[in-house]
Amino acid sequence: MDSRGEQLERRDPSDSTASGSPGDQSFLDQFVINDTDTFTTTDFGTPVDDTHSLKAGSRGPTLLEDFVFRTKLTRFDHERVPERAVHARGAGAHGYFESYGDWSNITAASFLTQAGKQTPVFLRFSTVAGSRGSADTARDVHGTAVRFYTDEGNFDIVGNNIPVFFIQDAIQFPDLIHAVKPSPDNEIPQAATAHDSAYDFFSRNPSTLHTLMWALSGHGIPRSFRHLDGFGVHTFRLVTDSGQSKLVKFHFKSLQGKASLIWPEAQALGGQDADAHRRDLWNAIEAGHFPEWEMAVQIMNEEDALAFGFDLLDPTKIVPQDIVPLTPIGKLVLNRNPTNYFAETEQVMFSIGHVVRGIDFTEDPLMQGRLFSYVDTQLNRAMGSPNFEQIPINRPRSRFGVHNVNRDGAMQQFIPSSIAPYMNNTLNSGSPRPATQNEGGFFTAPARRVVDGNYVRDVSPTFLDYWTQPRLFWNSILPAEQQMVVNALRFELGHVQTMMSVRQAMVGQLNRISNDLAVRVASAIGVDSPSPDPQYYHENKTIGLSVFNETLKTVVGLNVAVLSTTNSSDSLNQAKSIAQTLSGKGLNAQVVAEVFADGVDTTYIASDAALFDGVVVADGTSGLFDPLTSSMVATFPPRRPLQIVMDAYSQGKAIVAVGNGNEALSQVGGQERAGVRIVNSTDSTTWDAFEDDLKQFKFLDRYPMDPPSSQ
Ligand code: HDE
Repeated sequence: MDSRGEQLERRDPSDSTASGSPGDQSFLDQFVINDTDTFTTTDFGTPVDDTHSLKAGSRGPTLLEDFVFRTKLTRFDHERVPERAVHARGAGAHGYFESYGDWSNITAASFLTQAGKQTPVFLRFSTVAGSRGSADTARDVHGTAVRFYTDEGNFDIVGNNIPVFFIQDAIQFPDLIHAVKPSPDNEIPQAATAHDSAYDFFSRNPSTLHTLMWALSGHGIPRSFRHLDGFGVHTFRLVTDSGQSKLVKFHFKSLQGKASLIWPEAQALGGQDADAHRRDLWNAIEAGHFPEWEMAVQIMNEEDALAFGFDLLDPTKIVPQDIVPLTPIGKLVLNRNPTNYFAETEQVMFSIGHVVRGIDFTEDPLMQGRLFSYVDTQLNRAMGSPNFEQIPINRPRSRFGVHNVNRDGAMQQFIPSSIAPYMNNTLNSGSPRPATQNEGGFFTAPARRVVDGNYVRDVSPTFLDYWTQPRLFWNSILPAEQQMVVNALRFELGHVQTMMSVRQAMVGQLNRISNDLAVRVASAIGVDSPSPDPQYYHENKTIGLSVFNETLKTVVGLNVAVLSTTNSSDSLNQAKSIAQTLSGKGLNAQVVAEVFADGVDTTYIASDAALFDGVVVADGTSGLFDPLTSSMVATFPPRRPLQIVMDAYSQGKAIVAVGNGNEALSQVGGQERAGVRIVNSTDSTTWDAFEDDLKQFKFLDRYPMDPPSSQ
């Protein structure tokens, strides 16, 4: 039997012997519906014809009696649930986490107590501000929400790809989101902070500056979900069985390496393929190129909460890795795409409150507030039903099952058999009973204590330094990355209309980070350049903050265009063989030509440099780049092939020009230089070198810099 009826028979979540037992990667399979070779039925199981409505005569009106029509339309009318208030746009995938070792010296968490132990995970990536249909390439903080279906319950790390956050107190979250979301009058702009209210908020609330610096650099426009790191952001606690606790920061380091787009490329890609990131993730997994992240922790002592010159409870601060290095604890692999976007990616409901034994919270006021907000928002998204944890993607796979006195509510999926849903009872032998720590129960770290104090509605004095770490970030990135931040601010503030109270005020804040930054931005947005404010300045740097100074660890899954022409069979044959060689390296190599023909993967009209990480120009293509001879019909607009080479060049991509493919380069004013190879013939060394160039990913010597006088 393959139907919803069968699923009802497997309803007890505590039944770990049923197929889909805890830890089983295929747990969700028991809920999958296969429609192959079936009749259409109503939701209540009656076979029907739902392709024609019931009418009074074939030219007559539809009848109210038609329950088939009414229920089909009713179901359609109710298909949508509210999108997430933030992080609405996203994509997810299944996988597993494997612990590198027995970490019981730092945590009692069961998924970390054995080398090689695997735990199923679901990871959802997202942008924050845009609505569900917005483009993947919007400049934004990116969500990295990871669920571990551990054998002692679900543990979620609902984190971001930027290790700090805009605000320090959850009570400000509605203000932040109202400021960055589209304007209330005309709902403009979509998925962008380039507007007055965002910078009004940022300039009035300098706690935002650190996260803003990250978001305006490459971290805000990653190459793909596979090429970003994840962070837990808050300081968490790990606690051992014997009650010893440590403060930790969680990190997920991309084992593909980090890579980011540059802004014109992100803008073009948003138009060419609004789904670029979800497509990349989906395709990589379908191709068997399973993306991986190394999970690591920075471990700090309880008594060192204030030892680093800032407060570990302040979520606007990083712990520099040269002060507390990363300890790798395991590997996370994504190896399975969802079967159904809505049922899995849309209905997964993460919560910072999903914790397991061995993990504990801290007093970070942002974290404390999130503990309320996530459950509350899920109630809204589940249309008021408190039973959202029973949805397959949310259902825990704990060895303890789910047993408590929570009852009823809309859409209850289970049939509780106890007639004593209260504690203490004798009618159900005292069950379910409170779990003690010795029996595997969750416990709060014994070292946690309340710091004596009066009730206050204020901010801790230890949270008040907003400029030291943004400057640390500025000092630690490459000059080209600084230029990207400058350009981003010129773009964003250029869209801000309010001169004094927003543009000038923002420059005032930037000046506390760096006078160089402030002056370069001010000069482009028509406001006064401030004088240096040296009391804020320091020359410290740290590691791990730059995107572009790292090379990729693998080129697998990157996209390469091999530009060719159907006018020359030699050129096309060469392009095909190059694409084959590159595919052997795990690259997604596409032969581009004017029209589809044998071996042509895509056409010029459907192509753009932004869709590719590297470009090869095949021999025999010279006529293609001549606007007079190239066919308007096949390459609209007629200069598109040349435009692809020009954009690839200016976007710092790896390029190989073979034979007279070189003509394209000279027409765009390009030349042989780092990442641009001109060759007469190719062999394996050509493609090994191209692979190295792709690992370099961006050649920033091609990124236009401000003239030295203004730096
Ligand atoms: Fe969230 N956040 N958040 N957030 N957040 C939501 O929960 C909230 C914050 C993050 O892929 C919402 O299910 C408050 C920090 C991610 O499904 C909501 C505050 C960090 C996701 C919510 C924060 C995050 C969310 C909207 C300030 C990084 C997407 C829908 C205290 C550490 C999860 C939902 C997914 C989603 C509230 C701040 C990450 C409204 C009140 C800091 C990755 O509950």
